[in-house]
Amino acid sequence: MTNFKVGIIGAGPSGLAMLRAFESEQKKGNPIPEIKCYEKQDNWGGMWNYTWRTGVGKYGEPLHGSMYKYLWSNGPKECLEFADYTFSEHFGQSISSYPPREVLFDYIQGRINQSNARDYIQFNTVARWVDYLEDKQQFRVIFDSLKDNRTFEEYFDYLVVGTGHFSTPNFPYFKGIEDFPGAVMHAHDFRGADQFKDQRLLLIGSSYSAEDIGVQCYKHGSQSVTIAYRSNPIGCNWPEGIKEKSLVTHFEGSKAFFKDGSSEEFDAVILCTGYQHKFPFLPDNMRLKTKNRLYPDDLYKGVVFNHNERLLYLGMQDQYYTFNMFDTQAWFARDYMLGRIAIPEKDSRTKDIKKWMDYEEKTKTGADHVDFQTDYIKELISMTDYPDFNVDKVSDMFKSWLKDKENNILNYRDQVYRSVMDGTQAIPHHTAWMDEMDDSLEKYLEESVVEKAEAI
Ligand code: FAD
Ligand code: NA7
Repeated sequence: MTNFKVGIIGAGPSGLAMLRAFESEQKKGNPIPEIKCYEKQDNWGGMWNYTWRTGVGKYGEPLHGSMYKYLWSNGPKECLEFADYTFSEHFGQSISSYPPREVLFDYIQGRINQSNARDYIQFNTVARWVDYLEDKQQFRVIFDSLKDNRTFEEYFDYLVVGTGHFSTPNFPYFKGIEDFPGAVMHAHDFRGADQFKDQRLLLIGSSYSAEDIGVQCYKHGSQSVTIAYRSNPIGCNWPEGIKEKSLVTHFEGSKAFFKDGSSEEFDAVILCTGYQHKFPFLPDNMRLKTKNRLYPDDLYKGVVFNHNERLLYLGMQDQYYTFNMFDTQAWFARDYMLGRIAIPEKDSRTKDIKKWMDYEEKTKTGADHVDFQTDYIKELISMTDYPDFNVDKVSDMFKSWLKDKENNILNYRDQVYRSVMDGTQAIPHHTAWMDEMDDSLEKYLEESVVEKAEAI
C-alpha cells in the first residue's frame, strides 16, 4: 500500500537518509507514498550545516548547531561511509581518513544532490506541535513557516522524527560558577579555539566533546587544558599541557576546587557535559525519554516507538556508527512503512527492546560498545536490501581507532584506513594534523591532489 502520507521532521543526515531510502525504491520503479520533510534551518545537513551563530537562529529559534570551526572527523571516514555512495565516487580521488567538517558536509550533499530530494523539503519550517488522532490514525502536525511568519498544519499517516540529540545542552550547576570572571559556556556554543589562545582552560566532562575541544584548543595555542571527569577519565596519553583531574566541587572567583582536594586558577570554563534528548514539539506520550545510550528504551529495533507504531525515530542512539547507521535505520523504516516488514505485538517488542538493553548493560569497554552497535547494524541490514557491507571490518577499524587515540591523541588523525565499500586505500594528508591550520575544502582537496601526484 502506498496511498499514505509520511512526514519527516529534520533534514540532517538522518532525515536525508529517509529521503534517500524512499528515492532508491522509486528508482526501482516502485510506487512510494507521499512524503514531506520539514527543516527549521535554511539548508540541509543538520549538524554539518555549520553556523557561526550561537543562541538563536536568524528567526529567533533555539539554534540547532553545536559544530565548531577546525572540526575534523573524530573517527575514520571509512567507518561512516555510505554503502551506496562512496568517498571515491564523490571526490574522484583518494583522500585522507579524517577529513575536516566542510569535506564531510560536501560528501553528504553529493549523495542527496543526485536526487530531487530538495523538492520534498520545506526549509525554514519548524515543527511546533504534534497530536495523534486515534480515530483517523493520523498525526496532526502544526508547523511555523519562519520566513513568512505563518502557522499551518499537515496530516500524516506516519511521522519520522530525525531532529538529532546533540543540540540542547545538559547544563549542570557548580557552586560559585556564577561569579567566575572569565568566559563560561557549554560545548554547544563553542565555535572555535581562537578565543582561548594563551588561556588556561577548564573543561568539565570526559567524553567526545571534552576530548576534542581540549585537543583543538591545545592545537590552537591555549596555555593549558584541564579536563575534569565525573565517572571515568578519558585516559589517553596526554601531551604536556593537557591533563585530567577529578570533578570540580566548586568555584571561588577564578579558582576551581577539585574532588582530590587540589585547586587551580583558570581563564575560561567550557561545560562538555553532553546533551538532552529534547522534543518540544511532542506531547509526553509520544516523546522519547532517554539519556545518551546505545539502545534507548521504547524503540523497537531502535526505530519504531513502542507506544505508537506509526511514530518512528532515526538517529537517537549514542553513536559510533553514524551515516551508514542512519541509512540502515531508514531502509528498515521504509520497508516497515511499505508493509514489507511486519512487527510483532507490543509485548514481544518490549521483550526485544529489553534483550538489547540488557546486552548494552553488559558492555563495559569502548570495544564492547563497538561490538554492540555492529551487531545492531548487522541485524538491520539483514532485514532490508541496504547494500551489504563488511560490518566486521568496520568494527575492526573502530577498535584500531580507539587504540590510535589512546596511544597518541595528537596524531590519530594522521592514520589511514581502507574503505570496505570499494577497497580504496586512504592517503595520508600532506601535513600532520597538528600542523594543519587550514581546514577549508579547497585547501584540503588541492593538497590531496598534489599528494596523489607525488605518489604516482
Ligand atoms: P542532526 O545532524 O542534529 O540534524 C537534525 C536536524 O533536525 C537539524 O537540521 C535541525 O535543524 C532539524 N530540526 C530540529 N528540530 C526541528 C524542528 N522542530 N522542526 C524542524 N526541523 C528540526 N558524527 C560523525 O560521524 N563524525 C564526527 O566527526 C562527528 N562530530 C560531531 C561533532 C559535534 C560537535 C556534534 C554535536 C556531533 C558530531 N557528530 C559526528 C555526530 C552528528 O550528530 C551526526 O554525524 C549527525 O549529524 C546526526 O544526524 P541527525 O540527522 O540525526 O541529527
Ligand atoms: P556525551 O558523550 O553524552 O558525554 C557527556 C559527558 O558529560 C560525560 O563524560 C558525562 O560524564 C559528563 N557529564 C554529564 N553530566 C555531568 C555533570 N553533572 N558533571 C560532570 N560531568 C557530567 O556528550 P559529548 O558532548 O561529549 O558528545 C556528544 C557528541 O558530540 C558526540 O557524538 C561527538 O561526536 C560530538 P559521565 O561519564 O556520565 O560521568
